[in-house]
Amino acid sequence: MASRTAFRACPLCEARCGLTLTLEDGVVTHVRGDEDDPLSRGFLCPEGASFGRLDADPDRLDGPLRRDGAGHAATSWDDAFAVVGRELRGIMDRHGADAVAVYLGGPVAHGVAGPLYGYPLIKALGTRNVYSASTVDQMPKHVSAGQMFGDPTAVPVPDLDRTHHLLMFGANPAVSNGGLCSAPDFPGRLNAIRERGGTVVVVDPRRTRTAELAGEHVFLRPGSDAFLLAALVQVLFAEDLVALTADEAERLCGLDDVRAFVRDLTPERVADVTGVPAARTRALARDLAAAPSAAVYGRMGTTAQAYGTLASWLVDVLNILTGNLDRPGGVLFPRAAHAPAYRRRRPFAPGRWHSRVRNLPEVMGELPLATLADEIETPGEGQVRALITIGGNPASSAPNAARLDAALAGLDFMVSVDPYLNETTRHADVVLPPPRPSRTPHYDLALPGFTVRNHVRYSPPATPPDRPSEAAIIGRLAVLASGLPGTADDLDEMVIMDTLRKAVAAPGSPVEGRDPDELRKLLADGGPAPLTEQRLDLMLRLGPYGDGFGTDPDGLTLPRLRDHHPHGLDLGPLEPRLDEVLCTASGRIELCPPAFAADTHRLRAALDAERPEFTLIGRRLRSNSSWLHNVPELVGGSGTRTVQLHPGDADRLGVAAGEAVRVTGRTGTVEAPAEPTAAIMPGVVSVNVDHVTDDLDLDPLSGNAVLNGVPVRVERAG
Ligand SMILES: Nc1nc2c(c(=O)[nH]1)N[C@H]1C(S)=C(S)[C@@H](COP(=O)(O)OP(=O)(O)OC[C@H]3O[C@@H](n4cnc5c(=O)[nH]c(N)nc54)[C@H](O)[C@@H]3O)O[C@H]1N2
Ligand SMILES: Nc1nc2c(c(=O)[nH]1)N[C@H]1C(S)=C(S)[C@@H](COP(=O)(O)OP(=O)(O)OC[C@H]3O[C@@H](n4cnc5c(=O)[nH]c(N)nc54)[C@H](O)[C@@H]3O)O[C@H]1N2
Ligand code: SF4
Ligand SMILES: [Mo]
Repeated sequence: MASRTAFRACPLCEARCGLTLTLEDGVVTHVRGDEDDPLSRGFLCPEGASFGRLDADPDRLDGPLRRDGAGHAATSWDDAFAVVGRELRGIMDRHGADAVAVYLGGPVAHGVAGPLYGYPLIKALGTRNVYSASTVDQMPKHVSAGQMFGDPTAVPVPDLDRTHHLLMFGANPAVSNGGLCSAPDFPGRLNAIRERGGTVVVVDPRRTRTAELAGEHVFLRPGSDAFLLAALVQVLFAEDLVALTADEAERLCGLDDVRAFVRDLTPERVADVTGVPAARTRALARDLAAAPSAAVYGRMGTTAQAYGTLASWLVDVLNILTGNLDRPGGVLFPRAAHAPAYRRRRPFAPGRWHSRVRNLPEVMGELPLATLADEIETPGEGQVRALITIGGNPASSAPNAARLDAALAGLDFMVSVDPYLNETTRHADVVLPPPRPSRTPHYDLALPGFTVRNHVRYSPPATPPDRPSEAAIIGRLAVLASGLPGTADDLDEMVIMDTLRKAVAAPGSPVEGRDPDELRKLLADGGPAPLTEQRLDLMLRLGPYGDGFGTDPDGLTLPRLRDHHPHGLDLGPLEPRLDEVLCTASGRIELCPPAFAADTHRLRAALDAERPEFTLIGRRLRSNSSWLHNVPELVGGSGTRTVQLHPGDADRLGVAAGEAVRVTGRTGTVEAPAEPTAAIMPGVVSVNVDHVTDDLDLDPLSGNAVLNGVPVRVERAG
């Protein structure tokens, strides 16, 4: 049997390690780490090694399904699309554009099809009911970046490979492999910091595997990061540790406002609410200031909580005040090969519209997932009657998922682009399954902006797709939603010409003043490529490393990348580029955005508020999210459900290890065996599968759900 080799990025987590696949008759028979991959250099974790099994998962749908009574039956692609077109247009005509909602899940953001075709779909629908996994994850960081730097996608990323000091809040990359800081072998890179004499400190209510790796761990009460961070800022001011050069000070505004805000938030004042002794807080601030270079990093524990935006903001205030923003060894803005430097962005402005039922502000074109059930259940003009889900499982991932699950059953029509039948897609009238990963092209569109090293990679499908590509599926949905005749290719053509016309008109673009039609012909030069590739080619050629359509003959094009660099290209360590990124209205870094200053009052009010007896924090399974249940490597080990609690709390409640405890929140109850452990703070419980998150509890600035620090009652069961 002829065997072939192909390269592609592992789709399982944000690290996106390079894989070398061996294929026989279109089946992946072997997986190795790709030693020539610019990011992962051969690293592969056990999950990644199971790619073949994930690819061949027998539960993957073979073709489209159509609801048939209570169940689903196979149908043809033509029939499936015909039903979708008819139903969607019917609902839009009868009830208006907002009657159709869209939900985009995690995996879409990391692929090619979601970023390239999701936006045209939303535009074609014209709906304001757009939801995504962002509002159960990292939206606060986008709001923070948007207000401070003008661009919500300009998230500063720790320079993991050069920093001397990493201070991590609410991140467990030893298990998660990292998020908004993509780095294959994150644990290895943490070890390397220590090996070169640096320090890693983890602030977390639980002593995680990452905390053990780090060596230094600080217990902190769930949801109190903003207080601790404010106290660290306070110490920097009070002890004259702010290290801004004259140039740096010139580039920002709001310094005095921040100083005023933290003035009384001394380590002593916040110690009770954070649980961190004042002396420890002072030492943290001094160590941060003294380090030759340092990076402060916050992840899920800081974003999916009640003060998500304030905490995300203060993380970067610390980076800025210690002189570590935009500087090697500190935090920097990665440069993506497909993001044109000449494009002028308008400053971030959230709240352009509000949700109908709860009046929650739009952020980055999205409404909070926590209010989707309200919009479906509440009658009236603008009620959501149809839903398109793409690569998401909100019936399981949304806060108060049980309520959304029930709401989905009441929709007039639902279509899901998803390879599986699961909690969410079982409600769909039509399921459109994309091809398996080995039959899908890969280009890193969203994640290079959050990766610790600049790079570019493209892999065409290792085996030709056996059905419409995911790009073609979503493109087709967009065309159907528009109600216009045409194909997904016509849509691509429109996007390409539109981009070219803007590029030739943009001052400073590499194609300024040229003829868009002439440029269009150059794109086709790579051969009869699918238009998705031509769109990527277009983006690369206009990008910072691109050939500028001949301006730089040695520059990048997609054919060059595809044919000469199958492993991808290393574009070097992160470089200072604040000038390219900054696009606030003031032209400066907004150190104390007015919206944030206003929200500090809510924070202050919580300073002396009564604390719940117990709060709940999440704990990730080894398995990534909900769709890997058929891969044994991904579900064993830490997959058993337990309630972790402090031994003192266990004693007080009279529960021994293994005895059932009941954890009750406003929206539900979990019962599981107790796992007393000194690795968790008193007053905190952690459950690895939870159904008690609350859809009414939000970070108001971002609309992000509160998944950490949920007030709960804990008792002995039975
Ligand atoms: N194995 C596995 N890996 C995954 C995933 C998975 O499901 N399984 N999911 C992927 C996804 S979608 C994401 S977004 C990333 C997330 O990546 P991470 O954010 O690194 O992962 P989490 O496990 O959510 O880590 C959050 C940490 O915050 C702590 N924490 C909880 N509340 C607080 C708090 O109030 N303050 C502080 N300081 N800490 C707190 C928790 O104890 C936990 O250790 O992981 C990705 N990787
Ligand atoms: N209680 C609680 N809730 C949480 C979290 C938590 O820690 N605790 N974590 C939150 C976080 S960080 C996130 S990111 C969200 C995740 O929220 P979601 O993205 O909604 O949930 P996932 O379980 O990741 O669902 C992924 C879906 O994508 C499908 N899929 C897999 N591959 C492909 C593909 O190639 N194409 C398409 N179209 N679909 C594909 C899967 O079948 C599955 O239906 O959940 C959030 N919700
Ligand atoms: S770390 Fe993530 S991307 Fe790398 S092999 Fe493991 S699962 Fe795949
Ligand atoms: Mo996530």
